[in-house]
Amino acid sequence: MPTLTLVQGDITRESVDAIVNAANSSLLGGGGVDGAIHRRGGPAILAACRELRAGHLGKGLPTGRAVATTAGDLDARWVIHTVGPVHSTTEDRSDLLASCYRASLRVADELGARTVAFPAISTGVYHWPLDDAARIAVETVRTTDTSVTEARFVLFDDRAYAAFAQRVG
Ligand code: AR6
Repeated sequence: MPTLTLVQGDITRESVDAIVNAANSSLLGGGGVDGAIHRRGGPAILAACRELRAGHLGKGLPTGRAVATTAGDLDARWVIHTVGPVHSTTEDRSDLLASCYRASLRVADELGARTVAFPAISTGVYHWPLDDAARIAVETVRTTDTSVTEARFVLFDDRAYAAFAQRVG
């Protein structure tokens, strides 16, 4: 089980083996943490994403899955892109959100990444309530069999930090 650590701040400033991106299925960029990662990481990340789209991910990356690229100019070896579910009040999509964390850890294991930074996936544009997202994130990372030694949650603001701090205990 990885050690869980919490940091408040900008995930693009972290030094880790892999930084997880809350992307969308197109893998071609967006706002929020995705925009920040592409801006600071530079064009190599987008070029790698375009190659994936030209290859086996021609239809894009499905929700709940994860794939790695170079981290470009970031202080990391890889960016692991995952696609969180849009929150729904009529359908329980918790499994898909949990799957983002599990799939990212699996990709990290395949790469040999030992330290991985996660944003609060789906809690921005995709509107997942913070407390529930924190519960799912922490429970899933705690119960996933992985060689990752540190899972670092990097929370952008006070509210997100408080929600995760409550779950990590
Ligand atoms: N570092 C850490 N966390 C951040 C940063 C940052 N630099 N910037 C924002 N956050 P979001 P989603 C937090 O919207 O909900 C994109 O357009 C933010 O406060 O980035 O999964 C993609 O292309 C929030 O808590 O991701 C998709 O279209 C969390 O990161 C869509 O948004 C996630 O917010 C994905 O939506």
